Amino acid sequence: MNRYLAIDIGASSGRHIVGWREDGGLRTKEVYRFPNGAREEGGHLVWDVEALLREVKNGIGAAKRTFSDIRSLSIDTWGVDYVLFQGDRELLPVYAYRDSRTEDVIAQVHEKLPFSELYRRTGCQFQPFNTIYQLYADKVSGRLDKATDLLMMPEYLLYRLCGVRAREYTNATTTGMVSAQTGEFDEEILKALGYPKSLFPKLSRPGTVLGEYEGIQCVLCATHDTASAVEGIPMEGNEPYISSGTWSLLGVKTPKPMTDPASEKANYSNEGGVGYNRYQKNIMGMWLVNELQKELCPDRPFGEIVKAAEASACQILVDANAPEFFAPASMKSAFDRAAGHRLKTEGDYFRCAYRSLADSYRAALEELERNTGTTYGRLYIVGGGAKNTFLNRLTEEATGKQVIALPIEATALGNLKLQMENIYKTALPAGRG
Ligand code: LRH
Repeated sequence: MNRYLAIDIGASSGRHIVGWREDGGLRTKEVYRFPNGAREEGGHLVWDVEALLREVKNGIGAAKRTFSDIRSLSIDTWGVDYVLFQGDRELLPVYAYRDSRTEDVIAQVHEKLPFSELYRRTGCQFQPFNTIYQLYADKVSGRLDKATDLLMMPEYLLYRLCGVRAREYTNATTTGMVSAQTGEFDEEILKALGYPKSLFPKLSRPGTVLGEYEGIQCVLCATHDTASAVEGIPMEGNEPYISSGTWSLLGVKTPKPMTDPASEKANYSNEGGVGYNRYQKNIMGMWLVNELQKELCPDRPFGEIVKAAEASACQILVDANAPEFFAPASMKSAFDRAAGHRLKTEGDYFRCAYRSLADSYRAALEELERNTGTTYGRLYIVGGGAKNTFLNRLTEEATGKQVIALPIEATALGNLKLQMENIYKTALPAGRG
């Protein structure tokens, strides 16, 4: 039997899921799970990539102990973050996207390339953490001068397994530097910002075979976790989706990027998919709820939190996407301020967070329908957040759409799909990496 291993790492947890075909369907088994999170070091938020690599290897070990016939593996992670090499193997500290180091440089980037010009060229949303801004902070601090190579997070982990350095298209589109026309890094952007061209070679497409780790083939999936999630949704027709995890990514597949002024105004992103464009928007997601829980009731199980939210009568809505919620020192205080200090019970905080999320889904869907000129009947929800029946109900009420919440690991399914469909088709040209 051929089995395949999907390694899916989000900003708060990672999992190893083995998949195989049986009786005409796809069967899966989770074999390993581990927590993830950025930590503070020298006044910055950083990722411990060596610890991540250890967990990746631990999980592969667990998969091999459970199944002896794993044919290939692939890794997807959250977007935008990257490693810089100094010399052959050594890494400079790896910053996490919620670190505040880009705050001072965004205006400098936009002086060289106004945002509307960037949007017209790439179709990538504005987020303060986009790779394009993080790199400018590296340039200003002198880190970029020291850098001999750059890999996005999943590319680095795959490289450490099989020794091949590849750059994958879907994740590259989260950098804010990939041309919406050519699907390759935009050389005019690199030139205008003074980023060395050598760090941004030609991109590889999902499905490319890279090399081997302990007898298992290493394959490039759609390495941006959201791209894998969208690929993993068993959808009838083409309907909007929410990939609901640390972030809620709400969007729809379109044939091509849409870089018109209305899309720019709504801050819709155009990110790479497997043969289509993902026209989608970042919404603050379960980050709000998880951070509130850490502060208010770390030991309370989620089921109880949801019950408390349901029981509260609080009707206060806040703007779930307000920048104040992105990386606050205290999420509770951020809610207090946004709600004018009117939240009283724990249930009030969580109800306010869930209702505000549902309301931002409504607003984003309205923009999506207006900008695509299409009215949709359904909304697919996948990812951890899809299991929350209370939030699903609120979403159905707020949007007026039929919510199809699938309690599946869509990201892992999309990761597996690329391995299963493309493994025999493509190989990286010799000499790359
Ligand atoms: C979701 C995600 C999202 C990005 C963010 C950094 O995990 O990849 O698509 O915007 O993380």
